[in-house]
Amino acid sequence: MITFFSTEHQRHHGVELKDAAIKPSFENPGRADTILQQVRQAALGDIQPGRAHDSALYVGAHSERYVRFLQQAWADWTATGQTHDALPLIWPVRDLRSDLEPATIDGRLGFYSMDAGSPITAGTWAAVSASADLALTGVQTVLDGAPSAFALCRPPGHHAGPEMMGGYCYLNNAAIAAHHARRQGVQRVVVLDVDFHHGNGTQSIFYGRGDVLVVSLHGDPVHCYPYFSGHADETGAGAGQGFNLNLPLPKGTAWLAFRDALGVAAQRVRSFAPELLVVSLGVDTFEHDPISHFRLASADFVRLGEALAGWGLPTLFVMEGGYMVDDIGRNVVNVLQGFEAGAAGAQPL
Ligand code: OKP
Ligand code: ZN
Repeated sequence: MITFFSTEHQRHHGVELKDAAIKPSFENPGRADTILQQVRQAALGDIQPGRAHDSALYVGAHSERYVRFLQQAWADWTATGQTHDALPLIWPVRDLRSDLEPATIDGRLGFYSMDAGSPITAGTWAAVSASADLALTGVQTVLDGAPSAFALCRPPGHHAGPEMMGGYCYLNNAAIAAHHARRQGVQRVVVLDVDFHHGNGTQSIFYGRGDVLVVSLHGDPVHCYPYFSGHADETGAGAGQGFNLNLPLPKGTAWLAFRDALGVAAQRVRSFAPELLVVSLGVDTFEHDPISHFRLASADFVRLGEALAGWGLPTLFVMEGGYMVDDIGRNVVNVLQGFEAGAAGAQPL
């Protein structure tokens, strides 16, 4: 399987608020570097840089003004004389106004975010645009006939909505790829999100659409981040009614229950008859992940890959979360090798 990777990701290294202090983010450059190292060591296949794409291709999944905000945010921030990372500190929740876009950067940071988990730094735009470009290059490779590809994206994307960043995410790489496939004439796309956290951004981007089915397995939002999205009764709206499937699972979920939920996902996907599968691949379902609460073992990731191969679809894997840096490379490669082994002897759905 071909992997798309860019060193530009290293230009984004942010902070997060933890235990009443500013700490280096769990979402750090070492993550992508260790995954690349394991991809190389396992000889998974070619490793290629992504092609640069016009930022107009991010529009569709996102609004034009949001893309412009991201591109300009660091310049706007430093123009106020500040040199440290920019974090939002006020949000237009409930009865506050969210119909008017503030003119100044402090207001705009809150207007375009869901939490303080996505700092804007000097290299953020370079990294996030390169990350989205990997997903676009990856999906084009699959559309051109490759059975599968891996976009080693960093920062991740699945919490980023049409007009917001949050949860370490800025541009929704998987959604940008799925939308691009539609623009290229693919009729039905399924996005399957196996990251521990609910991909609220992907859900919201496609919520009103029946052409992209979004299916997510994740920690029940009653107990798990992002708390305000990911319940089973969120099934889509309008033309998208019935095209969003959330499978929230309890804390402590291990492989057998995860596999069963994947079986439920597979049934829905089969009836949708998609032409392309985009997998939001988070490996923070790992038993030793420092911020998540599932119990998949390293070997279970091979089974996950095999199960997905059984769906028999052209597949783009897009990297999302996973924070136990010592093991994420192995776990990601396990999924991808399991997929290739499974694909070799697969019966389509
Ligand atoms: C991003 B992805 C938990 C704090 C949660 C945000 C988590 C974002 C996860 N102590 N902070 O879905 O892997
Ligand atoms: Zn996650």
